[in-house]
Amino acid sequence: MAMLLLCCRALMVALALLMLGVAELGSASHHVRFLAPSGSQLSASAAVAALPQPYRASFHFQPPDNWMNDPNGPMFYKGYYHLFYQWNPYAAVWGNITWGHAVSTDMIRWHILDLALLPDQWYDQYGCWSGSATFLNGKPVLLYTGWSNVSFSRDNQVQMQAMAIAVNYSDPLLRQWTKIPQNPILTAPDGINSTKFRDPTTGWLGKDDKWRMIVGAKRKHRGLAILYRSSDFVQWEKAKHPLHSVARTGMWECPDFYPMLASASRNGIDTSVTGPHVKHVLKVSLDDTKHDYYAVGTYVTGNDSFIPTNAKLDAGLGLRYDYGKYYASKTFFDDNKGRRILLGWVNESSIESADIAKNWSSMQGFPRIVWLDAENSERILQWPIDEIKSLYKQKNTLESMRLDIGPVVKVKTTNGAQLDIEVDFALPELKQAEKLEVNASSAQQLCSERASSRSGLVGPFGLLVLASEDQSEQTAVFFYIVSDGRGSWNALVCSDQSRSSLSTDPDKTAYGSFIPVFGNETTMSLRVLVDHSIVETFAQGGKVCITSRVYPTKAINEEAQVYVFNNGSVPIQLKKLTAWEMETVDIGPF
Ligand code: DQQ
Repeated sequence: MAMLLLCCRALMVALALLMLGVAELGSASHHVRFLAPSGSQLSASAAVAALPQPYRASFHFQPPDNWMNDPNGPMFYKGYYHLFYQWNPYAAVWGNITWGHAVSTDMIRWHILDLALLPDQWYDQYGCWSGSATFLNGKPVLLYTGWSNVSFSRDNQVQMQAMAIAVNYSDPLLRQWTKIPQNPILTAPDGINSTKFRDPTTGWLGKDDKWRMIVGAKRKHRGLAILYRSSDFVQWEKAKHPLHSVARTGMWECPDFYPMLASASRNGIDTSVTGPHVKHVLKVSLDDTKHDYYAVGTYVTGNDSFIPTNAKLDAGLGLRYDYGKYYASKTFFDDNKGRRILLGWVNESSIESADIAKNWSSMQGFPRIVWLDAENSERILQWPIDEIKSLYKQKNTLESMRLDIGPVVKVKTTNGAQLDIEVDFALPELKQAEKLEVNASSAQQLCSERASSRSGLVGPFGLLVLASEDQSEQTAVFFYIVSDGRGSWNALVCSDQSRSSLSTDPDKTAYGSFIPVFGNETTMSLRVLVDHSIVETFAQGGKVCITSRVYPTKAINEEAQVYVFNNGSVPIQLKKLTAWEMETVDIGPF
């Protein structure tokens, strides 16, 4: 019977490869070492269930237990969104990396399936690292990085690119994946250290009918997006030049490359679309700093190169998706709703022993739609997907009121630990703002110097979330408006964790960035998703995003409060605040 099943499976794989247009079946992969998961991922570990868990999210994606990092191969297929993720089946720390798999019809209510990929081949025996999904003739295939110590050449540990296909494409859940016999399909090219060669992107199809994809790498301290071309998606040829590279940015992990409508419409487009109506975004995850940087520019199809619109804002040098904790992100074109979705890994800020004690680590950021900013085409905007509204329960509001320096105003909530808050403030006369230079490198420092508790001129004003009644614990999300003294203004945007917990263990950096404020602007707005230990901020309609991880000891669950404050001598008019209480999503087996 077992033999029969194996035969059937092999036949299905062969058929699937042929249907995908993948040429020539090679001989079966050599099986070297099987690293079995410790058990099914379907049941949350008893240890987790038994612990008090004040930091687990209610509406952000998390597996039931253990360690998770990068989102991999997100896509929409036959009615389901699929999310794969780097997952350690054994522990709450990184290691033994597999591809966990979850499906959902709304990118919120996720159901966990069996592992999609696990280290069971000689070329991935130490881990199935990050990768992407690409549709070939309407059927998704996965590219990923295998990590092994089987050396072809000079290095001890090698990263190789591999491919997997679904065993049964009529299954909308794509429950079973198999690695193709031609694996590994790529090893590091000459001049690239084979431990610095990983994370293949979603492929895109050129007008010459050849697929392209990039792999992250580095040469000396230059970050590289090595470009490959292929006619059949299996045999890849390295292009003479990388798609792009930037000196002194270090290893580029998890690159992402995609088009956006230059018209700044919110609609997304398929990854293969090119033309004059399109701008391209190149995102790179900098291994050295663990930040995701992006640049908007032009994809020159003639020679397969990327030219940033503004060289000062090149990939790795200029803009970040998020100025807090957000890494190894990945977008996909959601043809279900015609939009481009961004997912990113939000790591813990706690110490490792705390992660081991709670038996899990990390969550994914709430899915965001991304599009080009109509005001500034060098920048993208990000916003939580609309599906979030399906979680809204009670609505709490504050109507128009003047905020004078000092006293905080409480927002009535029943559970301040799981909220979607939107607040608009009227901009006062900008002439009164403090004269202060702010730039990308000074913003974070200024956020701790101009902290919510210190008095200023125009601000600091904003919200205290996950705050205890006595405010000894609070995460402050606020603006501080400054003038450059030459007739221009900037809003410093901060997510200050310095007082987020009475525990001294977690990292409590005051994160920050800035947004130029124009003379004709009348409103400063914040949208803040509060979810127990994650605070995701979208400032001024998504121009700047900051994600914080915080661990209050008193301000947990129903004890968590929300306040509005102004510590500037200039009164601030609150226009309106809405705080939606959020349902808890039960992430369980399918
Ligand atoms: N995580 C993966 C790598 C990637 C890194 C390993 C980024 O493929 O470069 O878990 O967080």
